[in-house]
Amino acid sequence: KGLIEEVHKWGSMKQTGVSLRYMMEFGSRPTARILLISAQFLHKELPIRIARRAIELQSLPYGLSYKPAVLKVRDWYLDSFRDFRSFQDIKDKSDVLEFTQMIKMIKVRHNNVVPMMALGVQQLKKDLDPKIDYKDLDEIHQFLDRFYMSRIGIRMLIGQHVALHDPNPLPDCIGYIHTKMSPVEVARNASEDARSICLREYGSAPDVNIYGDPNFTFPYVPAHLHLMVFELVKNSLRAVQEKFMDSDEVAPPIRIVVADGLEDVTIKVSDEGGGVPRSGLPKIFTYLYSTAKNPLDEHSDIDLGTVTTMAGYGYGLPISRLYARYFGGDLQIISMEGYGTDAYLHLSRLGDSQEPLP
Ligand code: W6P
Repeated sequence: KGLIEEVHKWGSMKQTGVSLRYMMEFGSRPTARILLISAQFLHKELPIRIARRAIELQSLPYGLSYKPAVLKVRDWYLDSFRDFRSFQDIKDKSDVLEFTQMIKMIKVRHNNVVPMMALGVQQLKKDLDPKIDYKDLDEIHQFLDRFYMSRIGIRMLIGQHVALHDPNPLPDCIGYIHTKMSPVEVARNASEDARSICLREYGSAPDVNIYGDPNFTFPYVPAHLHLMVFELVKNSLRAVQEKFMDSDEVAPPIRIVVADGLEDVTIKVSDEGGGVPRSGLPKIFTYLYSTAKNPLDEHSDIDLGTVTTMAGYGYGLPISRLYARYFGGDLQIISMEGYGTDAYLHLSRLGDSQEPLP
């Protein structure tokens, strides 16, 4: 049967979401039997999710589907779909190990999907600019939200399965999940990483003060929280730095408050960087207004893989919001023009919200 026919068949099958709690309970004792069930689940589930994305990539508005960068991403998805479909039924330990090696390889194949799609969007904007109102590109924005959300889920499931094979897991870790993650500690690390970049780029960096109980913990994925806080603190540092660098006043510190509620853990990042006008707020969550340089661009000297600049490639906030939503949280930005900005990062504490499955 033809590949495209097969993709459509699998793309119409029902996706199965899991919750943080389920991943945690499932992975708490990774016996050979558990690893077999995990591999069998992914062998069925991942081609469904990948097929849906491959189909959607073929029918994007304004000819985005035909941009070389987007065609390349589509081919990565088709190659991976083919890899899953040509893998034999998983019956024993050796099948599981072979399958695990394969999905590890597939995860690497898709490493640069985000900057590659950003390049496609950049190529599209060159054609359209300035004829089309960016509001009309909302369809593309919505597609990218679905596409990146799905990617977060696929990479979480692969990463989780691969990590369950680690013979020496860290204490209190189940795959990517830390069952006793201290948000204050993660916020401290992410803030220091963001400050280092600010220091390198500007020669100085405002202080970051963190308020909250360092001993408070809850189950979450430290890598996800690090990424989100890093992005928020970078934005705040940039705003404060740009406002105060030629001033005699000392830059006001960025303040992070970690609140542990019953339903949510909320992390507020506040800056006095002058704020954003209300009319400019919707823009900060869009993929299409970004004017940042792309690391994959022809004559870019930005190095992929290393965290290099304060600007990134402009997708940091919308993608951080997707990471928050992936486990049932959210990200809100509230600004006072002429003063500063507050970002509220809500994380669901219960961990029983199912993955959003676009
Ligand atoms: C700003 C703009 C912004 C976006 C996101 C988080 C913090 C801030 N601060 O000035």
